[in-house]
Parts: sequence; C-alpha cells; structure tokens
Amino acid sequence: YDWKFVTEEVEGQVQYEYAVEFADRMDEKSDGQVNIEVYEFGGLGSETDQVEQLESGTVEMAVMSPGFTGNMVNEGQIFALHFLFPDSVAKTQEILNTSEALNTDLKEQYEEHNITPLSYWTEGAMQWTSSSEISEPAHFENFKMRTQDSPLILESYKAYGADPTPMSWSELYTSLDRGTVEGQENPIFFIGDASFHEVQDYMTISNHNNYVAMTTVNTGWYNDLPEDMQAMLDETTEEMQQWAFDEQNAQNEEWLETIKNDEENATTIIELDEEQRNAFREKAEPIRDYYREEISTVDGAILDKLIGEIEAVE
Ligand code: 6CS
Repeated sequence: YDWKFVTEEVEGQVQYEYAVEFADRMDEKSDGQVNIEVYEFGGLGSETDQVEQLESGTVEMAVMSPGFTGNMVNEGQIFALHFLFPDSVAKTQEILNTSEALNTDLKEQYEEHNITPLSYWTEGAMQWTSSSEISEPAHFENFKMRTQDSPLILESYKAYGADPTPMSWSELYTSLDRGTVEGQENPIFFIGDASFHEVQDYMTISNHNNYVAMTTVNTGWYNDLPEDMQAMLDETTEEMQQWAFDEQNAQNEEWLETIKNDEENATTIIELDEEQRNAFREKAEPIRDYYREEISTVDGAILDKLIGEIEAVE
C-alpha cells in the first residue's frame, strides 16, 4: 500500500511530526506493507487546495483544520466559536475524544463531502499577536486581522469591531511584516515556529479558543479498504490522541519560554484576567446564534448537543 498524507504544517511543527509518527507506526504494524508518504505544507498548494485534494482522493489522508473547510462543511465552523470549550486544554481534549456531537453527527456532515474525520485533537489554546496592544474589545476597532477562510471566523472578529481578512498562513509572515494585516491568532508553538513574534510587538494570552485539527481520510477510499487495514488505521489514530496532546503541550510550553527570552525580538506579553476575558466573551456569545441561524443546516442541533456534553465534563 502506498498512501499520501498531507499536513498544513512544516517539519518540526505538531501536525507534520504527528503524520511522521503515524506513518512510522503504520509501517511497523504492517511489517512494511503500508508505506505512507508525508507531505509538509507548501508542496501541494494552500490549505484549501489540500481540502480539495482529500475530497477528490488525490491524497488519501490529511491533517486538516476545520477553519479551511468553512465554505464547504457549514457545521465544521463550530470550532471557531470563541469561549465555547473549557479553558482547560486537557478537558477540551477529553470532549474532542468522547463527544457524540462531533464524532458521530459532525462526522456525518463531513462525509457528505467525502471527508471522514477519524479524530479531533487540539494543538493548544489560541492567543493573539498584534502590532498594537489588544486587551479590550475596543482595541480591535478597525484592526486588520488575519484569519483562516471561514465565514464564522470573519463574523467573530467583526463582532469585536475588527476588519478580518482570510489568508493562507504561507503569506502571513510577509503580510504582518508589511502591515497588510496587523494581527493574527494561533497557538504559541506556531507563533514561535513561524516567527510571527519577530514581526509583531504584542502577544495577548487570551485563551479565547482552542486550535482544533482533524485527522481525516477520503471517505470512499477508507470504506473500500480491507477490514484489517481499517482497523490498523483506527487503532493508530486512537493511540495518536495522547501523543498529539503531549507534543502540543511540550511545544507550546517551550515556545512560550523562547518568545519570553528572545531579547532581539522583544514581545510584550499581556495576560488577560477573567474580567478582561469577559468583555470579549460578551461580544462573542451572540455568534452562537449566528451559527444556529445563518450557518447551521440542522438548526444548531450539533451545537446544542455539544454544549450539553461540555457542561457534563465541566
Ligand atoms: O494559522 C494557520 O492557518 C495555521 N495554524 C496552525 C496551527 N496550523 C496550520 C494552519 O494552517
């Protein structure tokens, strides 16, 4: 078996290292029968190009961010809602592992587009970086914010008063440097590894959302695999949940220290307190109704179920 596995990140970053580890485990379990070629980001186009490649079966496997399927699988935008998941990254991962709303209902929505999410996993809490201070919603007024290409993400930043622009991350460093955009959101490891802090002055520890990635396969291809191969993939996907959690945790902790100690590229780190976070939370909450009314094709049923599951864990 020769399979292609594409990721949205490059060597050293969580998604890429995940795919390499995944490929190694499959090679070992299958006694060399399964050969997975891992592609780092860039070689096969933009993130949205990669979504199309998985959908059409040009590649068999992908780590994909729901933010890039926003114009295709409406319900997948659920992950873009700020202040929805628990503040604890570990509790968030527990919900991603066990949620029926996500692992059954949302999965079916993706399968209508020939994409099967085998798992959801966090790459860590997201923070804002910016060229001017962001510690209250008013600071977002007319602020040029880079986002992934998803209507709900755009709406979320408009609710803060910002002027959001969707863009591939491949263009982000240059755009921040030139001031085409003034800020962006990402987990700390990604901010550091992509060197965004070099061209930004502030990092706000907002923990406004978790970065969720999905391990996905082309549905038709997966369904046609022999049962033992499917089982091997499922087992490996399951094992990799803890691996991914530990990897993002280590990388996020390490990069926070590195950014703090990088004197050449000094970054002012602003930690929001609960009162400050509440000011953003208030502006973000109505977006849940926007999701239910304007985005969801099932009247927000998946969101309502997920909220129940989150409450049960918290
Ligand atoms: O900001 C982005 O678009 C990128 N961020 C991460 C954490 N992974 C890949 C993604 O394309």
